[in-house]
Amino acid sequence: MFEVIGERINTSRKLVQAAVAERDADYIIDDVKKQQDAGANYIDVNAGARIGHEEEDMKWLLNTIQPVATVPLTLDSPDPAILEMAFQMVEKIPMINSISLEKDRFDTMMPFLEGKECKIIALCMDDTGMPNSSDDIVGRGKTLVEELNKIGIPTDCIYIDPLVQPISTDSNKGQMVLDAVRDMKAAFPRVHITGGLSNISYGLPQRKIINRTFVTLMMNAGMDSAIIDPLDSKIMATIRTADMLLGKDNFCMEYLKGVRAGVIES
Ligand code: THG
Repeated sequence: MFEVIGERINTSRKLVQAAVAERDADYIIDDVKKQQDAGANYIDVNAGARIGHEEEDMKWLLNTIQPVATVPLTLDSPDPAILEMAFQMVEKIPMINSISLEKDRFDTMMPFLEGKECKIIALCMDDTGMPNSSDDIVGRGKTLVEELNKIGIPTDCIYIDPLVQPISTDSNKGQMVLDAVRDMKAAFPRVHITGGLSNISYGLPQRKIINRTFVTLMMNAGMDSAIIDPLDSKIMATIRTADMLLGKDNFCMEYLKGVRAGVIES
């Protein structure tokens, strides 16, 4: 079934940033518990927003979250040194967020990942920037899978992030990423597809309806994970319903469970 990576522990969010600055452990613990109760399969932890404080903030967050975490963590940083430090600290096998084809990042992350047991998010980004076509996304995705396979990371531990881009700047950006996901899953049936969704609606009003509709289309194309806010009950209900309609929910058990719990309603 679809895997939800809870995005809320991110210092780019004002209240989280304040809680981290004040070392307010209760706020963070409460938020993590809420995400887990809402069905998060991973908790993303991103301490990047307080410039110059990422290392100490990440350490504090991990020490604060781990005693209450019932699910594994997604360690989210562009800095390989932060990821390496965080990897040493976690008890459960984590998801690393992320590697990309940007040369500096790729060259430092590959030796670090070699022989490690973990899940890895791989961004379809290289030194020329964001992908410009679905073939671009698929080409980069294939390179990432092949290179990670070579250092012993199995395909089913790889989560390709195709990098969703705003539809407001180019009306083709939705179809571009949908085609890429379909082609990527055809080439590598065992690979996972994940990513942030909300970029699709950037610059448009009423963003949540766009994000919800888009996740349904992306799931049909083969997306099986996303970095979202699990406390957004409407997108969670949409995901569970789409999982059922795509044949991922035997006997509609999870759907019915959600209805009985009051988290899925018309
Ligand atoms: N791919 C991968 N990792 C990622 C992203 C991605 N990590 C970070 C980000 N994108 C996903 N995480 C978040 C976390 C919080 C918010 C959005 C994405 C968020 N944004 C509010 C907004 O935009 O309105 C913020 C405001 C606030 O509360 O201050 O909450 O794409 N691999």
